[in-house]
Amino acid sequence: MSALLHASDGTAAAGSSRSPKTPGWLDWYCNPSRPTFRLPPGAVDAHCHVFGPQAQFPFAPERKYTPCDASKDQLRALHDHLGVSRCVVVQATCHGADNSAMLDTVESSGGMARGIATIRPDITEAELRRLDAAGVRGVRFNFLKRLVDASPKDDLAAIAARIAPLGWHIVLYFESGDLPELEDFFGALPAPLVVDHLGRPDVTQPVDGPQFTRFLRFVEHNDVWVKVTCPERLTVTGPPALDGQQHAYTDVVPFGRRVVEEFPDRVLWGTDWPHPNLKDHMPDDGLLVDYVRTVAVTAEQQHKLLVDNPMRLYWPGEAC
Ligand code: 0GY
Repeated sequence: MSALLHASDGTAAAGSSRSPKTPGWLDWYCNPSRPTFRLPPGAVDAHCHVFGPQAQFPFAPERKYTPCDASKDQLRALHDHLGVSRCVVVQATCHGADNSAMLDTVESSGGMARGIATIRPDITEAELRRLDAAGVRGVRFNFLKRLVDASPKDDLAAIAARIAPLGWHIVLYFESGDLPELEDFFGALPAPLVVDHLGRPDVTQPVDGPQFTRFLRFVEHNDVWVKVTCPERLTVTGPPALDGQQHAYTDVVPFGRRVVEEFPDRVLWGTDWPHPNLKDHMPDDGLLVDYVRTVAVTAEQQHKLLVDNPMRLYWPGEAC
């Protein structure tokens, strides 16, 4: 494993103005296992972040948390270790609407990374074109109150109208319980929709229950793409116990598998490295790769999830 792969301790450097990490925050896993599932050539991590480094890319004053650093080189080292070829770097809320760290990662990737930005409705046309040329392909609308202050829907609609002509899409991050209030707004947006983390289902409810059924119908009626990501955030039973439980995050598996089976051509996978805001356990990224084959059980499903679908959305017309 590369020497690059070391989490910082996140504490303030002597003599600098760096902020200390939010108390209770867990650092990303320094020594992920080597997955037993071999990712196919060309596999895409369609949801990951970079944090800072803070000394180079300061965090936004309005952020809700202060993470440890997680640099583009550390992300690259993880991807090499896991067998990931390409990635999509999603602007993290700790950087607000300053996309510099994300853009630096995308621009130095030789075309192997794309970006999802956070922008304001008054962004200039020139800045939008700069983001597009750098490799940005979408914006993220985040509705999690613990992460961001709510944006007026008029502002979001204005952003959507600005980005639609570029062929970008909108990444939606919301709690499943908020979908009924939001879905009409989502359905009227003028760009393709991509939902983070399975729409954050309550996995203690049945997979055939009203909440997840509503989500599945929302996906169906609006041709939504779904990220089959973050079992570690959704699980109640947790990662495999040391006593030999066979698979990771078993309570999330039926939800992921259902989406992969129903919408095999519109699912995406990602690591969510460096796993912002986790305070109970930090996932082993090798285990997250192994988790893939529990939700995408055939080679065809796996290839669509990991290669064909993200290539179509983020690198259309390119061979992997
Ligand atoms: C995620 C999840 C989270 C945080 C962020 O940008 C962020 O701060 O995305 C979260 O805390 O659920 O998608 O990585």
